[in-house]
Amino acid sequence: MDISPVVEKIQQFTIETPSWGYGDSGTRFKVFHWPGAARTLREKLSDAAQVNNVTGVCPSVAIHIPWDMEDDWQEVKAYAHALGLRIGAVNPNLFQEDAYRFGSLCHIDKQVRKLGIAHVRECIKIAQAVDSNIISLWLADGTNYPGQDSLRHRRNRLLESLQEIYIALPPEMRLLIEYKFFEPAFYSTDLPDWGTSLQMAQKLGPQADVLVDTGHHALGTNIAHIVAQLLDEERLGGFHFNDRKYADDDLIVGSLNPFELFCIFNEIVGAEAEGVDNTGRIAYMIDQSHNIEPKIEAMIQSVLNIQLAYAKALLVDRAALRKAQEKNSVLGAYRVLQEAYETDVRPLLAEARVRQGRNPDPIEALMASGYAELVAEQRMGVASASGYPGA
Ligand code: RM4
Ligand code: MN
Ligand code: MN
Repeated sequence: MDISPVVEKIQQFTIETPSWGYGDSGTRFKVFHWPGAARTLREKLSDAAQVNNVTGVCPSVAIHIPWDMEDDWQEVKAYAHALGLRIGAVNPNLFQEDAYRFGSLCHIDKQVRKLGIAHVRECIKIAQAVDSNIISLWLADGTNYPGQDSLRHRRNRLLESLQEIYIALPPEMRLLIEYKFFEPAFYSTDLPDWGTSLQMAQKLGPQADVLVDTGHHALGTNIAHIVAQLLDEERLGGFHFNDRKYADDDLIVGSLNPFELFCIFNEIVGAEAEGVDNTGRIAYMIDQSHNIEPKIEAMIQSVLNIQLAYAKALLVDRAALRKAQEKNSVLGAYRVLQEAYETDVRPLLAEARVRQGRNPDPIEALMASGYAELVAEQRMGVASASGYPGA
């Protein structure tokens, strides 16, 4: 088999890492400080540059406002460029102001809704300043008790607020609408599922798409099927990759359900092979936090696990799969997938790196660089305010 086309695909496939994955984070019980954890946006970018250096596929970094707020965005842009990076998705924060106790874009008080809309519009300006074309929106809005608010009215307010945001988007910018079935609200969440996000996107217009965070579904939900449906509607905006066992655990991608990740990529690669346009504009982003593990190493591990799933999906024999499906060969079709999934693609991924002059083993490359020890020594102070709640 000629591996060059697959190697090229792997080299071109880029994954965005999140600024907040490089800082300290924890649960609501405790934040354990990691020696050398990034404290500022510059430190986060510097760490992200290490990930990009050893993997070669992580040239952009998502930011969260105000966690990463800066005065001079031109300077930030220049700093990122000097590191071989660019700023990716801008994530507004509509959950950490006191005003948002009862919600933001869905709040019953118009003044609070205005505050939220103004914040997202400010993020649009920041995105423009750093040449980013993605606003990635996640809402903490919801209710805790039946009767707390009118669920239909909240839905109307949500659409109205989103419309005010949508009209502020410059033509090349996209609004990705994330959903999550619960938390921090426990009775109802205003954007709980892909169907709600899709409806909002469809009502808004072509610049709005759905963002799938792999940790945001009820247990047992078939995410690959959701991905297939969004692709079919041409509304799959991107991913927040992470893995979980129970809820929004934000664990290393593919650490628990690598087969699920493969099934997701199988849908995308299959759609691409059939010429589905949407596949060309999917933002592949990691959204995770590392509470007890080394942060840069964890990020690289996640990138590697994504590459494993993607490479295996590239190996699926599409013609054989189609044939088996046409014959209703239930197990024959399954075995086509199994054949690809069971292939050891690690040598192929190593080859993709070697051909770019990189160490075939990115984890080993990180260890050899001594970077983690260096920053552990340099960054003695602990960040006073980190991103994650509890931090
Ligand atoms: C949410 C969601 C968002 C992330 C916040 C911090 O659960 O995944 O994408 O920005 O957490
Ligand atoms: Mn997310
Ligand atoms: Mn989440």
